[in-house]
Amino acid sequence: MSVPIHAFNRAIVRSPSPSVVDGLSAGSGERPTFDGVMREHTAYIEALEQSGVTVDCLPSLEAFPDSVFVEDTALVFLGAAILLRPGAVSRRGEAEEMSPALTRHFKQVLKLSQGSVDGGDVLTTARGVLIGRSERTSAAGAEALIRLLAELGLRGLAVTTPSGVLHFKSDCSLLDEETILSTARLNASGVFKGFPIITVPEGEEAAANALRINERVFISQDYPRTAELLARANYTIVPLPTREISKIDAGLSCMSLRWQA
Ligand code: CIR
Repeated sequence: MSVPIHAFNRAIVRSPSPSVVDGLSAGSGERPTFDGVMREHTAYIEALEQSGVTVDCLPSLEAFPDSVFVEDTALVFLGAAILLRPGAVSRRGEAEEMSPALTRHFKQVLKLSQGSVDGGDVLTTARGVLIGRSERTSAAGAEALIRLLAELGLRGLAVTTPSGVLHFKSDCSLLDEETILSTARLNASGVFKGFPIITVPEGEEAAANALRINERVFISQDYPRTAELLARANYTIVPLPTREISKIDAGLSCMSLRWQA
């Protein structure tokens, strides 16, 4: 029997550094506090552990303010990983910092060597791996990634992230084997044709970055209408604090790399 796409028993996270207060943001300029990010990160690790995931927490990196957002540095699968090339210049070096942990955990580690791809732009579904071209993920990076995925027997497909949205997964997440939680604006692009969709209510767009871990769905605690929608659809939700990380454009998926060992 194949492993469900949302079955995870291992994760890599990285402690936030005090420099996280200088993390990249396209927003209002409101800065997070280090203590606040630490609290949100600690709650996130606890939620992973309570969901049956063993967490490898890497040490903080002062030189990389955004390095707590490990999702952008790599893709991980059963037995194999792909080291990416983050699109923001200030984040490029984070991939090399992730390399030793990947070698420790995976037999096969491939490396993207052209263009740029942020992991936040990559949604792995049962029907293939969707790669959203964005300000961070170039067409050349997406094409190079599709070739690497083929080496692992996976089908990649380049799609488009809506303009003004940081990452493809800022606007969507996988709720189960098939169902996608999406914003209306991303769904309108037609990218999820054939998938069952739950659309986040207007005004709660940031809630679309949820995270299905085993039998639970982590969601930001700031979006009660999305919580109600998912509870009514019989998902077991775990509301988590994200107010500080959201000030630097981050959500729940970005703080971990997750796989089934
Ligand atoms: C950045 O702009 O790169 C960070 N401040 C936020 C990254 C969030 N990553 C993600 O959603 N995968």
